[in-house]
Amino acid sequence: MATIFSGVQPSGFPTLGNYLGALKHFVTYQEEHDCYFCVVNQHAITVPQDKLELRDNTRKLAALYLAIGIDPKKSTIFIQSEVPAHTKMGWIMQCISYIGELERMTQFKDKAQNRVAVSSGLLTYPPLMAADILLYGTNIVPVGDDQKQHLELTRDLAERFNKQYNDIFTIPDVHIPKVGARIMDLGEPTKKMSKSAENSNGYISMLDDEKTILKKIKRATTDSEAKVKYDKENKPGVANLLTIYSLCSGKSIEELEAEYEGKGYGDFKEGVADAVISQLKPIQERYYELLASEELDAILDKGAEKAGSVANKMLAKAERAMGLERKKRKK
Ligand code: ATP
Ligand code: LTN
Repeated sequence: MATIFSGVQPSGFPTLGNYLGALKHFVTYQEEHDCYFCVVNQHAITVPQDKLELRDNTRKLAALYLAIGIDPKKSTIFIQSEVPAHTKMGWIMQCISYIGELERMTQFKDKAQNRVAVSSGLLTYPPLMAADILLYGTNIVPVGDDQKQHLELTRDLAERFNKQYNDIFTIPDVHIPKVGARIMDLGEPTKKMSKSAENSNGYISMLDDEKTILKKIKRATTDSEAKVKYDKENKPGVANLLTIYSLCSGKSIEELEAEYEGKGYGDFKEGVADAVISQLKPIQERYYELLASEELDAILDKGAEKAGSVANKMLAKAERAMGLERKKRKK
């Protein structure tokens, strides 16, 4: 049995990209592994957030975890800020990180761009992420393609600590899906689909209704060739829609290319929208029921307690290894 950890930021409501690249895979691990799924709200505040929206999005994301099929009897679901060991371990990780390596992170460079004021939290985001993962002795971290670099840094930090202080951390492996690891923006298919994008036409929120989904897909950028063919270089818009279609319908890209041979983009886009709707609709129905129930708070209270007791043990080991204690411990 392996330990699995992953997190999503409540920086908006998850998109189809978050679902196909990460969330959808979370459920597959819980039958055989010890899983922790966290709402990483302390990561979200590295850029300004509206207080009420953040609170709302935090709860909504937790309800979504349940709606996609994460079972609280099998997995631990919790909110990052409710387990203080994360920021304490985050500080330790910051102290063994080098500014140079943090400045090289592409997510930092992307998010720092076009901002008048860049918070220091944006720079020290990856050490906090490393803390999230290392606190649980995590073996596998399922994420989308954009997190690969952060995972490499996490492994480096774990190895650095183990060498310098004591061999306490498990070196985690990253699991990135072969298909769907980077779903692209519908309007600008060379940019990744992101829930905090300014233009909402570029992403499909997991809560978008049927009409909105159809409208957004109909408006998606394609090309003038009118040929449904997977060619990421020359036809990024169509390739992105084919990836989405394939993942939502279970049909292979080749099957879809054959099905739409000789047909225009209009028919194709309707097919994509139908597949997306049938994937999201049952999740949406469960989501609205859960959000209104009292069950959610009890699950999160229990999740924080369970996560806290595991995390505190690793935190104590790390503190001891660094000399962050008053007296030598009795054997
Ligand atoms: P933000 O835009 O606020 O930075 P985000 O949409 O990138 O957020 P995160 O909370 O940072 O979402 O990511 C949650 C998970 O979804 C991560 O595992 C991430 O790799 C994955 N993910 C994010 N965007 C995509 C995408 N476009 N395609 C596939 N996976 C994605
Ligand atoms: N950095 C991730 C979110 C995140 C995460 C984690 C993912 C924070 N802590 C630990 C996996 C494991 C993101 O921006 N998608």
